[in-house]
Amino acid sequence: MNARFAQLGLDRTVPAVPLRRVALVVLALAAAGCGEQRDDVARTTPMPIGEASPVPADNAETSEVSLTEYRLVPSNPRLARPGRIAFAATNDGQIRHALRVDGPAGPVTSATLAPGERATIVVDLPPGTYKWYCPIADHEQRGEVGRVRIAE
Ligand SMILES: [Cu+2]
Repeated sequence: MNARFAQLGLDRTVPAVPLRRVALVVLALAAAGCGEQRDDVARTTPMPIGEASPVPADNAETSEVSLTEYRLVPSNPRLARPGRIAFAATNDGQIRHALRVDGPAGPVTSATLAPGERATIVVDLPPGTYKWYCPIADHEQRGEVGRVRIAE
């Protein structure tokens, strides 16, 4: 009898503990897996932050800019048409960079780009002159800054 009680007790309690542990391990692994995956996605397909749209509108003029240590190339472009402008930034440097345009509605900032990465931000710019720069650390002070001129 004692043996049977013990057996029944084991049947009810022993499997429950390992199962719970297994479930926790699986959840932890799943969470870790998701985190890594999200990191990978962020690294390979950076998304714009702020008011920027990830996909330039059909009528947006596209302006290419290269980010390096510590320059924007070109640094002082003149654009012929006001309106929605897609700034396509490529990190051609050896460290992380990003692009920020101080538009009339506030700053619009790209994702932080690892070397070789690229992102596009769309900013609505009336005629005028606007500062653009890399917002990371002291890159602006080191010269990664310029002005975008939009013609009338
Ligand atoms: Cu930079």
